[in-house]
Amino acid sequence: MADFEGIGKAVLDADENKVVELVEQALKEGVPANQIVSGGLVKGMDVVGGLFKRDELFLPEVLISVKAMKRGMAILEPLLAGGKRETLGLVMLGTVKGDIHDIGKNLVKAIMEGAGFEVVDLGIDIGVETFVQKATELKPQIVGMSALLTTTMAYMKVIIDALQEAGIRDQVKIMVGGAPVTGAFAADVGADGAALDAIAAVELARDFVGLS
Ligand code: HCB
Repeated sequence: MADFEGIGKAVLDADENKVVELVEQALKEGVPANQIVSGGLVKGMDVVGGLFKRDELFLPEVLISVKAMKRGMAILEPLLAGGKRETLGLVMLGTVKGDIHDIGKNLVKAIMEGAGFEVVDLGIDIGVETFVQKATELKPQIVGMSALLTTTMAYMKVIIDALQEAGIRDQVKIMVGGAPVTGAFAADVGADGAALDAIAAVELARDFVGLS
């Protein structure tokens, strides 16, 4: 019987060796990789997210849990159907044109991946053409934009308007984030929501894909 609870606890304890040991043990018992992901690793990250939200864990602790989760994923990923991981959805992330701040975006990426989303990171200083082209090509469920400057946050509307013009606005949910961004701003620019931190970003993303 696979120790899903133990795997979740090892993620919470950020005990990489224990994660590896229990994941390998579950595989030996014949438990399918996708069940180990959803029943163990993702459950563990859910607990981590909840504790962070209640200020019972701090960001560095969350990040080492993400690292432990990723050790488990590195073993399981090649075994998932067709070598492809079953994910909660595809998220496309980028820091908008004119802005090179990426610490927060990278945290969002790490924690979203920890929570079970697949994330394509477009990088920094990303213009409207790239957002539209990549959204058309990759068909993500969620587009996440980041801006840390009051001068660049306005560019989010340019991107949203362009997605609308390209006819794909209705096929994606859009979240905006970065220190100056608020819920009111998100509504103003036509986004579906704002996330004030990485855990809120995961919650919003789960909500977007109908999992809240
Ligand atoms: Co920078 N900078 N900076 N900066 N910078 C800020 C942002 C100021 C507020 C500092 C200040 O003046 N008080 C300010 C902006 C003022 C304004 O616009 N009102 C500022 C400025 C002015 C500038 C330059 C113009 C300075 C200059 O060159 N004269 C320049 C801009 C360059 C450019 O972008 N074109 C600049 C440069 C830099 C660096 C390169 C030195 C460095 C960035 C390094 C990097 O990111 N790789 C930097 C940094 C580090 C900062 C501060 C100190 C920290 C930002 C940060 O990383 N915060 C910041 C001051 C501050 O905030 N204390 C300062 C930590 C992360 C974890 O928080 O809010 O980014 P976060 O992300 C959260 C949250 O917002 C959300 O989740 C994250 C995780 O919890 N989130 C999302 C973020 N993105 C999301 C996307 C989603 O879809 C969903 C959620």
